[in-house]
Amino acid sequence: MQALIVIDVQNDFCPGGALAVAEGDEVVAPINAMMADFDAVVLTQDWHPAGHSSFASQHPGKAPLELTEMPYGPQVLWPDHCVQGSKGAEFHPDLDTHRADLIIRKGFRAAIDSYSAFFENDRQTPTGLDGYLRARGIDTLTMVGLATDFCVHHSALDAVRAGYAVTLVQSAARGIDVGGSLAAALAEMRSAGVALS
Ligand code: VGL
Ligand code: ZN
Repeated sequence: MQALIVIDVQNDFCPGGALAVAEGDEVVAPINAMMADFDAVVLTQDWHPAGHSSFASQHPGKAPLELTEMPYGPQVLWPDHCVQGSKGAEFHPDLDTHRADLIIRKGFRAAIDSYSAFFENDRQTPTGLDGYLRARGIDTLTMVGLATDFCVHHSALDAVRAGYAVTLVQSAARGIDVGGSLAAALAEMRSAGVALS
């Protein structure tokens, strides 16, 4: 049983958004075209309360893309993005959301960021996605969406660790690439056993 996991195809990660990924909107058409080929389609939605601790605006003297130390480890600081209920948090208007069996929201706890669709950045708080997929008998995942080097990367690594067979379709994903993060993420995924297609 195969699921398509569509990571964070939201307005704020597309051109014109608060944390725009270059060509982020170019993933929409290929993702829509892939949906029919899967037993299940899951969308994730980055979903932060206003004033989330991952926002640089909450850290005096810090700018977006700088690092800070959180109780759970180092954290990149971001522009305010994907605030619950905002236009930027909505899915890209052309994404075929009616095909989704499940929409999983993450990053909704003010004190913890959540890149992965499986665990928040403390590496301990589960989102519930693993239980859902197991209960549906799904063992094989195809990962697409935004951003390749953050939420897609962490989701793919957690999926491999949880025992799923995982493929990243690069033509349906785009990266942010801060300080070489894209190449590093691809190398790490490859060595962890994620198939890169
Ligand atoms: C993401 C940074 C902050 C992502 C989400 O979807 O990759 N990146 N929040
Ligand atoms: Zn976020």
